[in-house]
Amino acid sequence: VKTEPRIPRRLVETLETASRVLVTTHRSPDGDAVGSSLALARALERRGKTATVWIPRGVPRPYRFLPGVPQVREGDDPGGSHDLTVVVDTSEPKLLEVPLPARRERGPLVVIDHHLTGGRWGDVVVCEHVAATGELVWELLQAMGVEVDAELATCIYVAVVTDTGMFRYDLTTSHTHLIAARCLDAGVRPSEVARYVYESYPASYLEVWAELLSTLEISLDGRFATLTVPPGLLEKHGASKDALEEVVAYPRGIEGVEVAALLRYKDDGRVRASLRSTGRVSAARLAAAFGGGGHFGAAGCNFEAGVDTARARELLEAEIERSL
Ligand SMILES: [Mn+2]
Repeated sequence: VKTEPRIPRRLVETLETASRVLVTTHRSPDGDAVGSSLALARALERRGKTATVWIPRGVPRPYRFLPGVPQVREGDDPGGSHDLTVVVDTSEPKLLEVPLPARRERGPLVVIDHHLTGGRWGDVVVCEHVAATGELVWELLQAMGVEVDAELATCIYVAVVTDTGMFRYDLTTSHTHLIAARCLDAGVRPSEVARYVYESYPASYLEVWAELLSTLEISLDGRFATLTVPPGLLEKHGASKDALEEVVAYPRGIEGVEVAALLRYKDDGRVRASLRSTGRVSAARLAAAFGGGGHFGAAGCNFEAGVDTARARELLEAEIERSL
């Protein structure tokens, strides 16, 4: 299927009339969130605007090589006043790390997103069911007539590569590949991106993974597999939360498994489940049953205070059984 997302004229007009734009995204930003934010800000600057990318807790390690990262604004205050704010890759306000400034400081709100779940928010909303927000930003660059150089292309390429799981997930279309191809034409070096994003982790990650993989539990006749992060695991090995990214791919890859989950305690003591689906059960619907959201294949949710990882596992099992 070749899906070419449409960019409404109103979005282009809204961006063209702004002069100081704030660009931000969801907490625990992934490659799509960071890549899309940086690409958009860069494009706006090319159009003569001032654009500030605001990522309150900073850019996670795998994406720090991207152009524009040193200029990213960190902290709870985006600083200055803006006449437009764009939030990318974020289906609802509660997914932001820090609430947006008051409207008089941030101007109208544009939301560019590709998630199925969550309410539509913002004054101008573009929400298309494509593989990555980066695809929408790519289309937007075309609509704005911005020439894509190697730096812009690298941001878009990282967004697309990471959100498609290296072109493996269902929403990967020929159009996704076409965008990637154009990025290569513009000078992206795939091996370099892969090395930064996927192949430059500290040794402590392997120590974390070794312990984590030994927590594997399989149930529901082999259809549900979980990994559980023991409290203090990251501290013990001096690893950051980034070490847990995508480890859930291992239980997900077990033959016969339809749903995989990584269970961990958040800083506030509540349990978070990162969910991956390979079959009939939608990870997004499963997450939504517990107040979370995401995509069919990948989603997440937080359980209520007092629910421990064992109980979270049982609740997920019951919900999966209901939908099978
Ligand atoms: Mn995304």
